[in-house]
Amino acid sequence: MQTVLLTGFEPFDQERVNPSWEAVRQLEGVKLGDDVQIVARRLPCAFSTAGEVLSQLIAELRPAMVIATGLGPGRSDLSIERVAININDARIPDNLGEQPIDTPVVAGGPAAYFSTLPIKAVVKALSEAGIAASVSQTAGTFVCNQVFYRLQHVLAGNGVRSGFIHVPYLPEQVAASGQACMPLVTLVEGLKVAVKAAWCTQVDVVQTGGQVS
Ligand code: PCA
Repeated sequence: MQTVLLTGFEPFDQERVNPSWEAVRQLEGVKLGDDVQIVARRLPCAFSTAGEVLSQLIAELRPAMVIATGLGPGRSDLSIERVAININDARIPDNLGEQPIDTPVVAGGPAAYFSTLPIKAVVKALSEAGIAASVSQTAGTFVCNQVFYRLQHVLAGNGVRSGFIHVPYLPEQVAASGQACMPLVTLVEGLKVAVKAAWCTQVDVVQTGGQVS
């Protein structure tokens, strides 16, 4: 049996839940075919531990594909991240109180890594399923970008595809602020569609996912 590792994050910044983990946990054990199934795991929201936990999971589970997910506060759709950059610049402290500013994720590492998922095919599959999605050109500079960079760094050149998806708030998190959100049932379905499309697509489709600025 092959494994697709799907991760979500613990809550951060005084939130009581993190929609990424609430959705990912519901996909534990879901089969994508006869011989491949999803394994769901939660990552800590801390610069000093998240990447280590992820590396250990990869060493232990030997996954055939890895997709990490996190909350993108204010995002209005499933944001399929294109690129991870080699910088930490935290606007808020993480869950261990650390707030690195302008430090590299990996000293001496490349400036950036691209997602090795077929990001356009994932957006296309989600759009066809009626679920809002787009290519995102930045995963930010907080713990999600750090984990995304570490993920791509660990798997670079070994043929295991990997990438990152940011998800919106849940409706109950934004009842007072009116920010963008997506119901949990849609998040779960959307991540399932995204993982399936990523797993089944060998050559990405050609369609624009760009932005003018
Ligand atoms: N979102 C944060 C970190 C954890 C999460 O779910 C981010 O976008 O960096």
